[in-house]
Amino acid sequence: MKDPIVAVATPFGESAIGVVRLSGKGVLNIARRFFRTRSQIKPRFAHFGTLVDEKEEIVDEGILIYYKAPRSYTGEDMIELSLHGNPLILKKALDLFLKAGCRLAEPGEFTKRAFLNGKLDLAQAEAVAELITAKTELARKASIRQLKGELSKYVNSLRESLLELSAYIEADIEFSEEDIPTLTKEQVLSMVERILEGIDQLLKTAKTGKFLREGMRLAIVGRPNVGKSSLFNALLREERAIVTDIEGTTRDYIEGTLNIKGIPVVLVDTAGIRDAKDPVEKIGVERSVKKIEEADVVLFVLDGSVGVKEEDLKIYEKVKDRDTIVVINKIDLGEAPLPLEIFEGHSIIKVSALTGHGLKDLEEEILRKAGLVVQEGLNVYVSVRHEELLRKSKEVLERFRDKYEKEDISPEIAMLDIREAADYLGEIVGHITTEDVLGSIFSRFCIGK
Ligand SMILES: Nc1nc2c(ncn2[C@@H]2O[C@H](COP(=O)(O)OP(=O)(O)OP(=O)(O)O)[C@@H](O)[C@H]2O)c(=O)[nH]1
Ligand SMILES: [Mg+2]
Repeated sequence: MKDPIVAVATPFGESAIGVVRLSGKGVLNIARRFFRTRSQIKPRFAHFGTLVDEKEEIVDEGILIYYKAPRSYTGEDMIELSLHGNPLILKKALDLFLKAGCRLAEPGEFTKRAFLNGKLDLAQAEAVAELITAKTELARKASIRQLKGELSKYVNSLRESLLELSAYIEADIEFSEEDIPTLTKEQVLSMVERILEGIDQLLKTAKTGKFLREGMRLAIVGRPNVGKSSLFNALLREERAIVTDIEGTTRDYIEGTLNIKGIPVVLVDTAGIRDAKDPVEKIGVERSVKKIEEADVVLFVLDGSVGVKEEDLKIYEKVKDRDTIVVINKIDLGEAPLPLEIFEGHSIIKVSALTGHGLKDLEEEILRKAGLVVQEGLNVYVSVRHEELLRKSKEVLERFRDKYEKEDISPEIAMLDIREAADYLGEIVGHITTEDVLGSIFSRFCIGK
């Protein structure tokens, strides 16, 4: 068991209850110094009592629960003290425990200890942070499934198949003289194919996984007055951005968040792009261009009632290589002839921000861009970290397969390739980790988790 750590586990501010958490060596004795209760403290019992300071003056009353190692979240001895949720009380409790020998926990340190003590694997530990920050029901469901080990189970089964394969090849090398069962070339190749398919299935979820975790950034761009702010308000179902018939109404960009069928979307309304003379508007236009670069998807808005103008085409040049949806707005005013072939390769959606016509189609197109895939029996979405490791594993495995097919590989090298591919999968669940990887994962947690 490691040195005792302490943190407030509930958010700062006034609340009915505030929780102080301790974990590590000797936390029961540390807690006992300042917590007075009538009965003896037993593991997994709620003990009502009073928290006192060094002078035995009462600080607050509350409930203490003791979790004895290894049956605790971290796998170490733990104390959870529920007090009244006043920041002054919680600060006082924290100070007392710090003086009694605890150290302030680092962000994510409780969960990191849970991982190091084998309570959770790495993918599950990551899911803890994601469950807390999930912005939509779909994101929450995906993280609870990951926390329950669904992703780990799948990755582990692929990794085990690889290890099995490497064991066969190893046996081939070591006992090549003896009569032991080995795999035929066809069997090896079909096993590799199956594993590659499994990796691909996971990779297919990466795009949605990224959007679920980070939200999808959508920038609304176009020339002045085409109805960008109107569209922004219509999608948010809220009168957020100022709408007027004056060109150049929007100066600063405005952000709003919405939830499209479980995908958290950050919508950005920008200033109409034109050769602005006004210095303030000029800055706004520069920012709009920057927002195009930051966006996952661009909504390029045109005024369908007036057709495509020179200015529109200039803006199109900036967005045409991006993931862009061409939005023809104001169709309630009738449609001018539109040379839509210019926008070939991009989806085109006709809407009226005023009447709401076509907004459903637009939302569906946005979802399509999010690549939302729900696969039978596999409801997990891999993260960017997982995706990278899956790609590396796939690369090594494909290289192996190509060489193996041509019988251009020694069994020794084959074994190394397969082990390397297995190791990348192992990093997803944390069979193999470095301090750097752990640091970057757990530093993203809040303190007290
Ligand atoms: N009839 C009709 N009018 C619209 C529609 N969308 C926007 N408008 C009108 O078009 C004008 C400009 O709308 P805005 O939403 O301010 O346009 P914008 O693109 O944000 O303009 P800037 O901020 O100046 O770049 C306003 O008078 C809106 O009421 C629509 O679908 N139909
Ligand atoms: Mg505007």
